[in-house]
Amino acid sequence: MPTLPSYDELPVVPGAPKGSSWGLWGPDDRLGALNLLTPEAALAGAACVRDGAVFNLNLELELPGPPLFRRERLEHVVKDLGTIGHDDLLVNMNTQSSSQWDGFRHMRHPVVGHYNGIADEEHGVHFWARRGLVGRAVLADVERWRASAGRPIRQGEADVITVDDLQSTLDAEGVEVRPGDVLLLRTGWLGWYRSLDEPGRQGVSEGRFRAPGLERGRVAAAALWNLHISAVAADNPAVEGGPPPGPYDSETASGWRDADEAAEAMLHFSLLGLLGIPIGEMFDLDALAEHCAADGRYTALFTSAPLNLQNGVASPPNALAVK
Ligand code: UVW
Repeated sequence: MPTLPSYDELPVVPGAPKGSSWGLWGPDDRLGALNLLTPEAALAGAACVRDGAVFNLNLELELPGPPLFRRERLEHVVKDLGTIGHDDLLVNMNTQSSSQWDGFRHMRHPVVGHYNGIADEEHGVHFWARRGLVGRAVLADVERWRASAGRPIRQGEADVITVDDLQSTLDAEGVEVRPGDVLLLRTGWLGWYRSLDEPGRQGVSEGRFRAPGLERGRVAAAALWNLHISAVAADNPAVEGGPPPGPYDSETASGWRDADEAAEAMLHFSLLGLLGIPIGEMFDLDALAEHCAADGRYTALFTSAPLNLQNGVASPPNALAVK
């Protein structure tokens, strides 16, 4: 595993503000922190397998329904092939309507652009698909820890999960995040969403985005970088909480005057645009969390096979955890 600089030691690269990993893995790099998913990381993941319990981390493709952020609703057409059988046709599939990896094309840093200074059309999830994501996952069940600490997470609100909450959760679980780990952060949002009736789900997708999530800004970006994780994925819609402040518009992602302001506004800008840390959203972590709580082990083998979609912006994760 390469020795990585701390957030404060990251060199300032021409064209990028302080707090970027541009150039760290070479000028043509499209993998960012996924470079940490080395053969050793895969072996570290495999070493976590004890009883062979397998957990699907992917939400039903049809959920949330209706999708959030004005995204398209998947239409599943089953084509009749007559006497032979059937084909599937997925119409209107937005790679971010359900569980997803946000790729480096998804969001640019509003001031300096896409990760590593590479044009967006030259990024793509096919680079990640070719690599294949295999390593050790660490589950931070913040929902469980916050409840045990007498501060249950308030669903349907922008309840902030602080970096301290995250660290206290890991401490309570007795687990240490190691370089290359995939950090899985459970907020309880998905379980809450599943409990909603039809009008409740409609309200979530039509109203202003309001969800508990990780705090925004440099403190959180630095904390995640300093863990030297290969990726972070949560069971909520954006890892960070919502609504985003200021002039956020999911279609233009514009409006911030300078890099400092942008870095504080959305974790997406720092993680995707500057640090190259992939963001996973709406991962289904509930069954895994139950198992971890029962056996007291919060690590697992993690695998994910993003779509081999040329220059794809994002992808369903096709992720599994094995314990
Ligand atoms: C937000 O940025 C709020 O989420 P997404 O990554 O799904 O666009």
